[in-house]
Amino acid sequence: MKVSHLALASWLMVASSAFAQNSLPFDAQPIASFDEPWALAFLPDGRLLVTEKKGNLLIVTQDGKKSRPIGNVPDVDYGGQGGLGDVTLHPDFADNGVIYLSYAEAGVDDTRGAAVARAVLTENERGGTLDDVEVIWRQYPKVMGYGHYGHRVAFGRDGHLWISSGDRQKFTPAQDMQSNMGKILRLNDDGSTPDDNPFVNYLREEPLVDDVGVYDEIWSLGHRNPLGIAIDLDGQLWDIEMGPKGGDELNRVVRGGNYGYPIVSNGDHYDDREIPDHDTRPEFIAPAAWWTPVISPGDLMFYRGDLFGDWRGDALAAGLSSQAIVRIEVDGDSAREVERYEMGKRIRSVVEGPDGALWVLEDGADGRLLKLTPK
Ligand SMILES: [Ca+2]
Repeated sequence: MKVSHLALASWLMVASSAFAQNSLPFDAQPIASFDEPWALAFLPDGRLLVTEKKGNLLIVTQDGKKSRPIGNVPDVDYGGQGGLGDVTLHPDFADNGVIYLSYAEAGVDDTRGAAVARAVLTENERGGTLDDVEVIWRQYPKVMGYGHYGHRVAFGRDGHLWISSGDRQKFTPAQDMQSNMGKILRLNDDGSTPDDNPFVNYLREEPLVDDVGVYDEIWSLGHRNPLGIAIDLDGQLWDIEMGPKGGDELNRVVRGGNYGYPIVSNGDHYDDREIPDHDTRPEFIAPAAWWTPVISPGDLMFYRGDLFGDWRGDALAAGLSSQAIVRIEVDGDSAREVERYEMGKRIRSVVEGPDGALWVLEDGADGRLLKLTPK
């Protein structure tokens, strides 16, 4: 029998797509739907906080019952990639009720930038409200445009607050010590700067920079759009970031490290201008893993549970354009993708629940919250 190449190719595509669905090692149970959900975090009682990009913060039970929007959330500058972003709990949330929200904040003359607010969450019969809202961090300077806020927020094991800050599609600020764009920042829980950050003495060493700089909060530089940060099982910080055309990166983030953007990247500019690859400039830290074609990472976590027993210690990345969850094995300062789970939708976020199940947010206007448990 003669089969045309075209027919064979399309049969293979259908077959492999069906195979991908059937071969997923987990069941995905839809729990609820949201309008452009961006982030989720578990409360100590097992309910979830979920953010929606237009500015809503909701409390959601594990069976999908939603509170009314929490009151007194800061005004967000919604548009493009901006709006309400990440939510994370203070390590002592059970005692102090403190949460952190990141969002795009409007500035003067059509500028905007990411900000992080700290607030006390108080529940009431209407749902809840935020008290003592205090903005503890801002991207500097505010610039025009609607992209690359980054703005994931996470606590490290030592109680410091990590913030990822994108380059706002302006490229060079990622290497500019007078901007906190294209950086990973390390703060105390009240927003002050730890005395042992790597660049606290930068002004003394580089007297030509002006003294309104933000260098004292910088932990690492040369990042593009880090949409995921996570702490591994040894307490080490990692980030995952969108590359330009090609070159998405997973980085082991070390004190004072320069990750090279926009001077080097394993991708190139969208207008096809070349960016030299990482191996041309060994003084910049090369990624532990990188992807061309891209996966478009939207979030990063390390799996700590027992439910997916083999996955303990692995990183999981949420894939936007790749519409997948990517599992990555990490070994010291190297890493490699070991499996990719096709989800059929852009995946914005992936978080581990209290019993080791995975909770996933799809991206977009009708993004579902899914609970993944092993088959
Ligand atoms: Ca390149």
